[in-house]
Amino acid sequence: MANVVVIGAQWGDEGKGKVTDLLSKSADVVVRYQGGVNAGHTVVVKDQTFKLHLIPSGILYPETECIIGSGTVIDPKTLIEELDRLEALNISTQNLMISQTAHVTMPYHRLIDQASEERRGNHKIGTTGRGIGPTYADKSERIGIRVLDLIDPEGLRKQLNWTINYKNVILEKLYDLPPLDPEEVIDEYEQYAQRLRPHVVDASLKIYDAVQERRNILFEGAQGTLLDLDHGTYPYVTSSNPVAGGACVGAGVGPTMIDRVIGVAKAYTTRVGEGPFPTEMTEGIGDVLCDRGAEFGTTTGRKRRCGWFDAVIGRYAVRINGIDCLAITKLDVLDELDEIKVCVAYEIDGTRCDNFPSSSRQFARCKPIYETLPGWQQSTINCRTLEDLPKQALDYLKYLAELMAAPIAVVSIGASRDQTIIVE
Ligand code: 2SA
Ligand code: MG
Repeated sequence: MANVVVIGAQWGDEGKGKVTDLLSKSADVVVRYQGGVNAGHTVVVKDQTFKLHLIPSGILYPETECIIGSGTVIDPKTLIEELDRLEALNISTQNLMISQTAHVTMPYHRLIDQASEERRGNHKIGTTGRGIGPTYADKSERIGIRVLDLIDPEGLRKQLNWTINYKNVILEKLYDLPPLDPEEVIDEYEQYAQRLRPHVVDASLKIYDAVQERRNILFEGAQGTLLDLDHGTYPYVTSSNPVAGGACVGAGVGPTMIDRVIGVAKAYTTRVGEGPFPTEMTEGIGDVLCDRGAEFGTTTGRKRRCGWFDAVIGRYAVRINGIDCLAITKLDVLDELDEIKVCVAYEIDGTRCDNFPSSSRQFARCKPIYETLPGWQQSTINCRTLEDLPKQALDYLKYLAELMAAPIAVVSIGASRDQTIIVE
């Protein structure tokens, strides 16, 4: 399997959780390299559904080592809840490692995230309200608290006293919110530190050692290409780099250590949060996709916006991530439709545009140019090879691969592990 990065080729929720779970079987180490508890991965094993936010999906395999890398942001409270839930199900969390240089989400980050969204009114981003943006902002401002600070009681006290006093000015003066009591927060976080301390490691060194030992490493992206801070639909993005290149920075490995990039895309498109979405269908088939696909946020429960597959976005994702092959998920959601549209290009003010525009304002003016394909109107959930698929479904997949100029390696037709077609 070698060292593989799995990324989302759309706006997140492409089904990366299922694909990484399948690949984790042959991985020795699974690494999360960005994002925080904004992420939500659902993995179904037999009749049990696991919803994971920070812990890599690899935790479900007892031998696999799981690393939460330096580029992530860690909300210790939620992480501990996640650990507790797994342990209650008799899943060992002993193999979980946390980078000492990851940044820690503090109570003021959540408060500021939610208050600033409210303040933005019509210009809100539609964040998950989990404090992600403010945690990364502090990292850039160089006033963040890192895991190594969290587990150093002396240091934590000093640093938090200063930071909370500083943040209290912002909470009170800018947002009219009550100040936080530094002692209360310090006490709370000291408890978290005690619980997490045994898991803290020098993550990039662990990963480097694994590379030297030729162990298989899986880098698990959270969110998706269009939510990337640099390459997504800014400002309607998250504050990290979900693209494949983010794996190098966020895990602390050089690009020469990565062998393959797998892009995961849903057979249609969804987006949660604000921002332009050319192929969105706010009613009719959009609702059908939402119902059949159970399109609700894993973290916030928000209804996801749904639309047709957008191959302009797909091509862009192939370019930005250097995708070697694709996993197409939720094909079965399209099973009942009599015809299926695919956006092949955009039209902006009468001009055809084949490439993804960098400006969000221009993107908001894009009208999709569609090709219509016949549906298959039969169930695909029991198909296990490409030959099992109805001809129209196979043609649809071939068309997507051709439009994106990337081969399809995996097709998913349901949530469980066996509802998968591996293309030989
Ligand atoms: P944030 O909270 O600062 O990262 O929000 C910024 C934008 O990033 C979007 N975002 C996501 N989009 C899809 N899925 C995500 N994870 C959860 C899920 C989301 C949920 O698996 O469903 O439960 O609502 C995720 N995380 C962040 C977010 O919607 C903003 O557009
Ligand atoms: Mg998700």
